[in-house]
Amino acid sequence: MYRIYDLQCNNMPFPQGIDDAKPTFSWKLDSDQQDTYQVSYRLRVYLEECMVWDTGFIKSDKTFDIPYQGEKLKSGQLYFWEAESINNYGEKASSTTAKWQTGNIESRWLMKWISTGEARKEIVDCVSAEAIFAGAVKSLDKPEEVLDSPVYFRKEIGIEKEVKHAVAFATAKGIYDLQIDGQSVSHLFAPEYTSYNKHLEYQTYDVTKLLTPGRHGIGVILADGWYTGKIGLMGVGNQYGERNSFYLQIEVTYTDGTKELLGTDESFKWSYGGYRYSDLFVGEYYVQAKELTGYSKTGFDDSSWKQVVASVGGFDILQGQSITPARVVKKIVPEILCTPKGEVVLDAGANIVGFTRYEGPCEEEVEISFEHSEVLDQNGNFQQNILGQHKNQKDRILPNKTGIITYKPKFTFHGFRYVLLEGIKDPKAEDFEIWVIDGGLERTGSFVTSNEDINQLQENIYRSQQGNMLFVPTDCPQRERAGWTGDMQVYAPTATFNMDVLAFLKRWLKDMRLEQKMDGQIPNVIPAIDSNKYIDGEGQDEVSSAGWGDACVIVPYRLYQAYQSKEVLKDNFQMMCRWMDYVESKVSQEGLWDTGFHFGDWLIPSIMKATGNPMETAMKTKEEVASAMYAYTTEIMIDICNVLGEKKRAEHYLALNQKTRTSFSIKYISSDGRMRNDLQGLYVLALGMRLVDEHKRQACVRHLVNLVHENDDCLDTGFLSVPFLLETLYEEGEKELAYTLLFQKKSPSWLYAVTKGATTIWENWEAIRPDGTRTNSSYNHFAFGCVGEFMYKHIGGLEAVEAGYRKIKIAPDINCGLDWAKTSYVSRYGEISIDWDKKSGKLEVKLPPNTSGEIWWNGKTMEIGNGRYLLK
Ligand code: RAM
Repeated sequence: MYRIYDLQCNNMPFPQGIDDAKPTFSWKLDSDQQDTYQVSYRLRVYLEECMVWDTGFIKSDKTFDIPYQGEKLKSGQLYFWEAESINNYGEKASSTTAKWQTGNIESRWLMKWISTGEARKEIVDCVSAEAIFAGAVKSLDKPEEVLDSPVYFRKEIGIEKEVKHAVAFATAKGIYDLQIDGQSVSHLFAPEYTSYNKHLEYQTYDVTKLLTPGRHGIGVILADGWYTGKIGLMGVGNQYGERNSFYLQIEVTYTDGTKELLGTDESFKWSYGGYRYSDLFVGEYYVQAKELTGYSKTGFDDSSWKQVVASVGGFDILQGQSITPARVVKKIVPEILCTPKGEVVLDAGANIVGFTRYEGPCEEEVEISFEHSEVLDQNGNFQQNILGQHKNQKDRILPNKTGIITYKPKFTFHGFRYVLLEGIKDPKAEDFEIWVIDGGLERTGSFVTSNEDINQLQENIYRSQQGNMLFVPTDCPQRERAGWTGDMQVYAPTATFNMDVLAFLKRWLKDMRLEQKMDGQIPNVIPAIDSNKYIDGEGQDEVSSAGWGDACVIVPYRLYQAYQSKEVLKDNFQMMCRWMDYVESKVSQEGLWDTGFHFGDWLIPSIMKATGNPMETAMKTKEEVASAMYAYTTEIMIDICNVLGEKKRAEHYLALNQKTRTSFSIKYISSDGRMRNDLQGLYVLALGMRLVDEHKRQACVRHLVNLVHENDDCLDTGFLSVPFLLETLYEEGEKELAYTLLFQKKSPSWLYAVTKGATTIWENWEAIRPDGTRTNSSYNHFAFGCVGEFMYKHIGGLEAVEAGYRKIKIAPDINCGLDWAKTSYVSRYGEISIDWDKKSGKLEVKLPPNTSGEIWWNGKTMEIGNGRYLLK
């Protein structure tokens, strides 16, 4: 059987509102025969009943990144498409029908932005990053005393004729909920988070069914979101502007062929309503008495509402939604705990991202509140682990009558496992639901072994990825939710295994390109947040750290390796070169990057333990780390240039790379293989990035091994070196030590957190100390989950030897200490699976059509085609 499945357009199963004139198509193949190759394919695209593109059968083995070349696409339409594939056995596979919806292809923007005309308050009480890092800053007890309220807009419209098709394009500076006749039509947290002043996405909704002949109410609630909300580590508002505004354009086509344009203009009115405040980090305060019941329906009395201020312009930065929208993936009925202190706390069972829904009894004027946190203290009492300015994570409801109330927040979400309840008498578990949200990315990897702790670690990695690959790749979902570039860079290979992150990271890289400074620097956080100047140091010209800015080279490269997308390299090549030129301007004659501030090997456990100050790790390691990163990125650039046929540039990077490697070894590694700075991570980087002269290498490895032993066989690596730790030991002949570290349960180690009941990856290895103390760290930081890459490669046995897993190396290490492992990964070609069992000596492999592999098993190597193979 030959099968074609998982059709994708612009790397999404069903993109809604994309406005590319030439979207790209891809599909996957499956076959029960060995050595199957596609010899030709055919694509057909339809609009309504008409075919708008038929490729005919094209002789090609291409199955992805095929651009649309049919009739000009029309705005706001649903296109259907099908693919057929013929293989080398003459079998033909036909797909089911897939679809995509176009956005405002012609970029006709004819309505107006509406707003109240008033600025939102900025409110900055603390500008000291140190004070925030030290946990010395508290959130306000009564945010309502300072925060602004979300704004309601409304208008009624009349539809006089039968509608054939109606499409709405909407967006906001802020986040919006759009309703027609009381029915919400918008996505969660639309328009999501991008580099707003350079790239703002709009959403496309098919509203044909709602616009029947007659009168209709249009209502919108507009909240601060990321645009003016209290975002980032510093929790400062107005990072992209001072005024929220909303835009709506509805294009109606009547059955008689006539058209009409409706949407936002001066005729809308505005008012405040039930939400006293609603902030992504602070939480929401809902005052029922102020609710404007029926505001989005016809007949509502808006005589006391005010006229909006309308304006035009700024349409050139609009782009159709380019990733799958956020969604609710799961609803959990929590457990109710009563703490020793007598607090009533909900337990979601795992550390998740989302919000709490309540439907149950309330009393008039008795405030109900839900405060969210990731941990209980060692005695089992509620502990708020997220400190800082405007980080309450607390939702509140003030009911205006006794009875049953139904509430879930609209414009906020939290990172939490526990919810402290107040204001509800005898709460019942079934009155609550914890709604888990995620970025709608497809799960592509699965990894299960005979070891429960490793399985839990894998689950924790996945859960942290799920909670942080939301809108943009964030460091953590509670304290900062910021697109820290270094975090994404170290985690990228693991990310591409677990989920299909291609479209998601492409969007983020677009923002990175847009945020690049004139001199080539890449801000450490993308989308850039101005209040990060309080972290970088105000007035600083340098806003890029080695290992963070380097993400502009490393992330596209990782995407290329995983997805064979040359486009990603092409799209970002100029950005990479400009960044590399910037770094080149900063390095010394010898090619060492010994200037400026860098986060270095951020958060080295021993230094953190001794000083509690993350900046110490930066200061101590920044020079070696920056130079090592430079050698590493020049090396990657050589490869990228070769892929893109940029021979001259490749030579340039080769020369730079050789110079830096030589100088690095001379300056930082003594003739007896000892690093100037005797830290595990620095050895790991030097070895892992091949910066050690051959004659010093063995000695260097010995020093690293000794350091690990001296540290009680525990790791002591920071952010940038940890992804190389196990792989370097493994490659340098220290396999056993690599596994000792992987299976280690003493702190610091990956499984230490598992033994402490972690359900996500922590920012701090000892977030829960051995004595049980819970620190106020983030318990949901995916960065250290980068160990996934090592597990999938050596325990699972999966490695791409050609970009996109076109050629696959299958080399599971059955001496890893486990009895069996099952790994599967949906590559762009289709599903790969590797299943081994030590006792029976069995290895079962399946590779998708169009790929080939090499198996390393029982000391032998064997070249294979694709299909199913069983080895004993
Ligand atoms: C922290 C972030 C992030 C890290 C930076 C340097 O505050 O959480 O993980 O990349 O600092």
